[in-house]
Amino acid sequence: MNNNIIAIIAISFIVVGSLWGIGNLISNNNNQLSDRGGILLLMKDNKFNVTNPDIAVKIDKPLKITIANQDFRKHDFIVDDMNINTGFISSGQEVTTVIASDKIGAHRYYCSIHPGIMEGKIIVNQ
Ligand SMILES: [Cu+2]
Repeated sequence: MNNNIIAIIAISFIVVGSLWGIGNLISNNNNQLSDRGGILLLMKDNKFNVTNPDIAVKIDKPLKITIANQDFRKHDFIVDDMNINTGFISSGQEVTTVIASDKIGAHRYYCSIHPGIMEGKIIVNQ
């Protein structure tokens, strides 16, 4: 009888562990390119895509970017050099905009509520 209970508990741990692993794989896929074209930036745990990645853009070639808030608090997405300001994006909401520049160089993107923590660079290349 006791052995059965131990076996059931052990199997439960294995099932929960597998589901957790699968969940992680699925959410990692969400960090990749969006299937709608362009780039998907996830706001989660006060970061953009975990690492605040550099975003590469070709000069004079607009790039569609969707910013989705998967956090439990609001954030925004601002690029002063490109006049981009999404306004506050609430938990569960997303905003799509376009990154475009005719000048080579790096442009800072950031969240105005968490500057320094949520910020990275848009690199405009030839
Ligand atoms: Cu923020």
